[in-house]
Amino acid sequence: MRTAMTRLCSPSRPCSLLVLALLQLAFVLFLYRRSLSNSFTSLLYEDDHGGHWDYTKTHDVYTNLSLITPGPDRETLVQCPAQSPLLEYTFLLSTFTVGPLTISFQKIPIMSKIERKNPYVKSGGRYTPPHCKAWYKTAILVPHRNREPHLRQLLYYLHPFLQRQQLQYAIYVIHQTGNRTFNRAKLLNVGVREALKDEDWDCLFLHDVDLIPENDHNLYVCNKRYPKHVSSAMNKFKYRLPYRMYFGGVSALTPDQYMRINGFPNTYWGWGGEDDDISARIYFAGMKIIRTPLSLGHYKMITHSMDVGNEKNEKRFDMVVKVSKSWRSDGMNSINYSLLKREELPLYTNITVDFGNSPSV
Ligand code: UD2
Ligand code: MN
Repeated sequence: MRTAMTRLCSPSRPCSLLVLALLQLAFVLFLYRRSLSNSFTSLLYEDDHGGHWDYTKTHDVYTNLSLITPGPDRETLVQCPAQSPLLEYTFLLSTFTVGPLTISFQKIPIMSKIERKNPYVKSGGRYTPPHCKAWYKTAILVPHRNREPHLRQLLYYLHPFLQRQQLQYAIYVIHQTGNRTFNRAKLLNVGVREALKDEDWDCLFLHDVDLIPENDHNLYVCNKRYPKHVSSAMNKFKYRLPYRMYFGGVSALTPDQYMRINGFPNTYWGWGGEDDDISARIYFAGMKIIRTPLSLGHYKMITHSMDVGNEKNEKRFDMVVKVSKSWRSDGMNSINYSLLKREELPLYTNITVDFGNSPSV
């Protein structure tokens, strides 16, 4: 009896036809499964256009960094590609997207190691792609006091992350000295004012020191129309948004958007409330908040306890309900501070300010 195989494979009908048919069938099945899983995820996340990411498969944040080499004369540079080729890697002649990153806080890297691993970062924590003209110029502003280990983690992860996005960027750390209660929002106002003296930045990233982005397709660029809340999915909140108007963690505004809301409030001393004030002033200034899709806006926060000198601001609820009255007079147009130091360190520009030594008001 002739088997199905021998019926299909004969001298006149070579077996390769059968193999071809089987391959075609496998391909159709593959496409069918993909479309099923895509429609399933779109049911789960109706507004989420961040793509589908598998966070169980992560890659080193330094992937492809060795591909960066010294550049030619800057005059001759052409525009960078629309999508950075450094966000992909090649394995067995196929190209894959990097996406989710391996983040671990077990070891705290020393500064000299971070410098060694980022040889193209220039004094002041500045970087410009050596081989092409960047599409965007982004300033990262980090409010800081007494969090050196967190700062080292941030620098270790953020420098390669930004270089692989082919951005022109600089990292500014705005350091509050003196023993007055911490004031995150006012420090960020200082950072914006000082950073804009250096460069006509396209985008300002207001960035907590303890938040590390987990997906390198979370591009550090602004939305042209609206302020963007970037850390939309943090491990601290089980990768969900804690509430609808939330604006804490990492956000991105163009200088124009920042000035339209009169910057951030200067009057929130201690923990909390300033993020809700900012969120409200965006709406009072006639804009709305847009967000990085949850599937892309993954962040890991380094676990920490409450800092001494940043106790809960007991007045925050009373202050937040008055934003419609306060936002025009409290912000960039009312800020005063004494600038103590401006240093171009190898991995960042340090700006030290003194808000005084008096107790919190
Ligand atoms: C949340 C928000 C944060 C802010 C804060 C309330 C998240 C992830 N972040 O942070 O954006 O709205 O609540 O004020 O939900 N810092 C220092 N030294 C200090 C104190 C604070 O450097 O002594 C800086 C540092 O950059 C830190 C940031 O201020 O990341 C926010 O302070 P936090 O981390 O103590 O507060 P957290 O995590 O509740
Ligand atoms: Mn924190």
